[in-house]
Amino acid sequence: MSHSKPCARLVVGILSIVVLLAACGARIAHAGDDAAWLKSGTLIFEDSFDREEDGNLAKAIGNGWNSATANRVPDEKQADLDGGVLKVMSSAKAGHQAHIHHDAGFEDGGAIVRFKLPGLSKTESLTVGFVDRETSKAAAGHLCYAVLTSDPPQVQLLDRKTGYSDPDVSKRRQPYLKSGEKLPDDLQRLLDSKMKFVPWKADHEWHELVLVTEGDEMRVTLDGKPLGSHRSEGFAHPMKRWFSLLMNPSAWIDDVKVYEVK
Ligand SMILES: [Ca+2]
Repeated sequence: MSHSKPCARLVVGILSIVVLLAACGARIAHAGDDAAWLKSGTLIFEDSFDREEDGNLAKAIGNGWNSATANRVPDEKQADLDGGVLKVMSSAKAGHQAHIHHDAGFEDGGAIVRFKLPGLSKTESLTVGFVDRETSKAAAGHLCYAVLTSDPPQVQLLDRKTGYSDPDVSKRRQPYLKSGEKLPDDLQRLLDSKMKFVPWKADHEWHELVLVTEGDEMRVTLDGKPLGSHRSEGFAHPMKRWFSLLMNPSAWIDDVKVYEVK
């Protein structure tokens, strides 16, 4: 009987170590694996686009999607659901690249997107990111984006909220834009600090993009490999209200999953 207490303590000690190691293991498993980090949170919505669209207008894609640009050119089909793939070709007549969005709503979290630049246009880009139309701190609610471009083959990680879309920054920039004059060094440095460019292969294959924000950091993963990250205060905006996709002019989307971690 006199051995039972130390034995019990030993068992509790071993169990504690096992629990601690398991917790560390879980953390290590997620380090550098943003898809796993997202999946540890809550799935807000997903879409695999296995249906036909219903016309050309803003809600034609269905399943909660909306378009900020479809109704500008009601006679043109910009978004086509074909064989389980959302195929988008922006209309020049719309005066803006196609902007398709879906309610999201998280502080930390992000999206897993299977996409392809189909090579239908000389240069193509797909912009993936987050918008909050209810904030007055950013013009049109532009918060942050990853902009994948075929030529040059790069991904831009962009904080718009405290950069281009900040009303004060925009006001200061306007006269220089109008006159074509060079921006003052401090303003240029500020804008430069809000973005980062990383290279990618830019082919016409299917790829899996993982885009997350965690605190003031935004990170991009491509096909399971971390591609780049950037820190900027706008990434920490507490409400990523919309998940947005913009195609310039053409990009295809096979599957989208959006998660809230916090
Ligand atoms: Ca699909």
